[in-house]
Amino acid sequence: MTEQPATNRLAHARLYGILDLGYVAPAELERVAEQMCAGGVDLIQLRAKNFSEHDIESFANRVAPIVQGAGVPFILNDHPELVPSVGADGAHVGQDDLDIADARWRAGRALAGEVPPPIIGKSTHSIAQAVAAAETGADYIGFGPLFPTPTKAGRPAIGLAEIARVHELVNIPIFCIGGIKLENLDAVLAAGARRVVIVSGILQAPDIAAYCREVKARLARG
Ligand code: 3NM
Repeated sequence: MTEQPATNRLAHARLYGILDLGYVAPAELERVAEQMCAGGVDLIQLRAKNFSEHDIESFANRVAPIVQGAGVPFILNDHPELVPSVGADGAHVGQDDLDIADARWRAGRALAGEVPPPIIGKSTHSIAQAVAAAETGADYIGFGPLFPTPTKAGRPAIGLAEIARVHELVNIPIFCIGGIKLENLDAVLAAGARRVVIVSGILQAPDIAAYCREVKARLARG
């Protein structure tokens, strides 16, 4: 297999979905993952705050075959050290978590050379953080929260004003995040976003696959 730089694997990724155990019961993980894949989500993260590492590993082992079987890269929130054992495609770290080099080392060490290099993403909440993440080797960033969101309560919203500027300054994939729903997606796209992460909007939709398809269609037009 030819090795593909991680950023190439993200070149066409527009919709990033998160399997967040704050919204999805453990027993529902497979069903929701299948729905997200059927709806055309381009990248899927497992986010299980307040669960043990053992639980996260077992959730990931259940979900990985579904997500990767659909050809979708599978990312773990935090826990880059679990990437080799569950065979995930990468890990996502926050501002208060490991730095990118450390996450990359943990995610890649066991299988170095045998699989494509891990995708490492970073949450950013300002232009300065976004530029720093790109300079220190992130493969993609989250940029937000654009709007207040119960999924990450207490984090101040940064609004839409800096979206255009961050796209001028940062040339790795930028996924806008935080309070994005179908209802405000057009405004987010008009402000310059090309890629989005949607968590509760997708997970609370009555028909997850249909919701994702509609988001993808709007992203394709945007
Ligand atoms: N990270 P929803 S905002 C997980 O700004 C997360 O870094 C954010 O969920 C950040 O689509 C966020 O339900 C929550 O608002 C996004």
